[in-house]
Amino acid sequence: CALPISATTMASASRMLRSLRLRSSSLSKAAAAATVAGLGAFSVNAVASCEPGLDSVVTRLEKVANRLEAIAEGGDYDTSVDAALLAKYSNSSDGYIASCISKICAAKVTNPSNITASLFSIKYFDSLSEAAQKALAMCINSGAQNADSGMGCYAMSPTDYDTYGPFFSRVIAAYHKVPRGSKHVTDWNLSGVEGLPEDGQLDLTKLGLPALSMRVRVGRNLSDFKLPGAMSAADRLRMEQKMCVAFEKLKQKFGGRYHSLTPGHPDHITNDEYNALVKGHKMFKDMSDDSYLADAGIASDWPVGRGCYVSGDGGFIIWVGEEDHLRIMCMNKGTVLNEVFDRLKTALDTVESIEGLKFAHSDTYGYVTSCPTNLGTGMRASVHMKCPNLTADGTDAACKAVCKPLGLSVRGLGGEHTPIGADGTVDISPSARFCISEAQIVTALYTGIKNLVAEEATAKK
Ligand code: ADP
Ligand code: CIR
Repeated sequence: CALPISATTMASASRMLRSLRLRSSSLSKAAAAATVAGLGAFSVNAVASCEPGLDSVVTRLEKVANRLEAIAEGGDYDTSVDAALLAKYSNSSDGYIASCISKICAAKVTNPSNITASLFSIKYFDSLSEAAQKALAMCINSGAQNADSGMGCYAMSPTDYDTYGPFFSRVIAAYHKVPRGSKHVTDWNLSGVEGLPEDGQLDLTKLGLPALSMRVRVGRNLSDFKLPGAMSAADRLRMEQKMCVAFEKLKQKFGGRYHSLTPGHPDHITNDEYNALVKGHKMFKDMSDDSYLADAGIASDWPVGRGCYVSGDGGFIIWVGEEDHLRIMCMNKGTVLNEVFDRLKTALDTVESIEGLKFAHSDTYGYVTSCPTNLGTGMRASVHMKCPNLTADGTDAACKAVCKPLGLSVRGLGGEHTPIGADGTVDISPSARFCISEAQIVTALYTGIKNLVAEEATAKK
């Protein structure tokens, strides 16, 4: 039977096959052969069965590819530690490999909540080429050297998530609590999102709140550079230079300036200016103080290639060279969350339209970020909100306990790993980033705040 094959269908079919080939390349030869053979057999059957639309055939092909991959990997992916393999790698002449592999295996016992340690397979590692072993070791070194990590790994290249799919797909599924192979879909459209008020306005005054500091950020990486953990100082400088060309265009539209930490850069700022920007929540903290980022290589060469663009009104900011190449955000003190959300979408569209800027994106994982926790949307939507009752003991412990089941994260006033405000102000944001739409995240923030307001009132009694 002759079915019309649309260009879109052909494109998604070839994308899917490409991704499968990539994923197969990191399986053992036998497993890869079984997967591809199974897929071939399925393709013949699927086409022969003449489904009404080829789009649905492609969708089914993807599902079957995932299933076959799981079956093919089944025998191969073993997270137990083989003593002979552990001895082999612990005694490696490559000190980086020896330290990384012995520590990640040890953390399986001492820190089972370290997702990377618990899902690392020394047998899978052993099946890789020497070059691939080094690359995967770089991805997991942060979790190996910092056994108390929650996630414990960072991608070094946008393709790592596919290349080391047997490891990363498990880590991603475990952290984001989604089935392996789940696909992320980007969607900024608020209409129809569950929890959205009828008028579409996420208005905090309706929840009895005053104007709050609101911020929405996304992590983005440029597809033509390695991810920050694998960049050299020269790469970091080249990337900053590329962004400075883009900032010239943004300045024409939004005013403002770029602030560089690179010694000798024409836009270099003093230490005092840098500290003022950090205090004003516009610039990121000294990364070399963060051992998770340092052991991932992400903080290397600090402060070379680091800086931030701030628009004329201070409300639109782009960080350069933090955990992701770019963190793009809008921030404002106000009462309607749509304001920062909509502004960010418009600003992002402008950034993306600048010639030569292409963000790393995966058909499966959405926007590709260094840390698997940020995959998909790369979005964190937050408010600074006073919770004096839930923080009456001077800590965020009770607030965190209440927020966790509400799907909310609690951070300090200066961001992650900083203390809460003296008046009980905390940073509240939905925890989910992957397999959730952008519109759902900002709506989840609104619903979460509403629930937290009720919890805060109850805590008073
Ligand atoms: P992220 O991972 O989103 O970049 P961090 O926790 O590292 O966030 O915080 C980065 C900076 O952004 C910190 O200075 C933090 O105080 C600031 N910030 C986060 N949310 C808000 C907000 N709603 N209002 C003002 N500043 C904020
Ligand atoms: C960990 O694994 O605990 C650290 N590497 C941080 C993980 C959270 N992700 C992040 O801050 N982007």
